[in-house]
Amino acid sequence: MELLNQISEELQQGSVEGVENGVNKAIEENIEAEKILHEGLMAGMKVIGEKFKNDEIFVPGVLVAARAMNAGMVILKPKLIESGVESAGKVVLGTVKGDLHDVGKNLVAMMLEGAGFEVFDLGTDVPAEKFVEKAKEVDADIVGLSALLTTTMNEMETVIKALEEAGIRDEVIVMVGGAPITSEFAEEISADYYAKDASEASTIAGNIKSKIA
Ligand code: B1M
Repeated sequence: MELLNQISEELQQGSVEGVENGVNKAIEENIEAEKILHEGLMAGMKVIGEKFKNDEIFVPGVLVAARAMNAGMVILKPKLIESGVESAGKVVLGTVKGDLHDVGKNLVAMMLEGAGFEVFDLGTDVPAEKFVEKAKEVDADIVGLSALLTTTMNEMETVIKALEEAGIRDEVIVMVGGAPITSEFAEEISADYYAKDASEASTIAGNIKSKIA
């Protein structure tokens, strides 16, 4: 669809205004929020990822594209989140220490909120002790860890060990995700769940609602 391609192009150009205008227009045209997200924003980010990998663009270009993506997501958020849903549980979420990638984590936050969870988003570059501290403070049901780098994925195990040391490992469900993460890796570090994307994260969280009720 022309408008969704345009959103993807604006994102690739790093135009916050272009993405915002495109997303607003798509909403006015009653295009489904999920379609705008997947065929507009995520399609654009996919191209950026490929170009980055092939050295066709560099960090500043990726950064402005990510900013444009986040700006579009802010507008889509209310559409993606169902209103008036009762809290299904508390999730402490963050990108692990050393890792600054937040686009996927933000998407996971939105989808979990959409599934009725109360999300405490700690942001990026979050040290293990912060996850523990917040999980204790809010009496979290789920701790969600995101990592996009092969150099930071092992930090997830550090968080799990910190939860164990703090004596709260059995009280929380640990869900992990991010581009380099696999179900095998999740099993290896003793995480409870691996989700390949934000919608799977929300489905899994929905399915485990009964366990934490
Ligand atoms: Co970076 N980066 N980056 N980057 N970056 C990747 C990850 C990379 C794969 C690019 C590449 O080489 N092809 C590569 C990692 C290679 C590796 O480790 N094997 C890489 C690199 C190398 C780097 C730097 C080291 C580059 C440098 O400085 N030389 C540097 C590291 C900085 C740091 O973190 N310390 C760096 C920096 C950056 C920017 C700051 C410029 C920017 C981030 C901006 C931001 O996030 N605000 C950036 C970006 C944007 C990317 C790519 C292009 C796109 C990531 C993204 O936003 N994807 C990425 C390439 C790629 O992934 N194709 C790349 C869109 C997003 C929707 O998907 O985040 O995968 P994703 O999230 C998905 C799933 O993974 C999952 O759900 C989401 C979708 O539904 N998911 C979860 C994520 N978290 C989850 C948690 C869950 C469940 C599911 O449960 C809790």
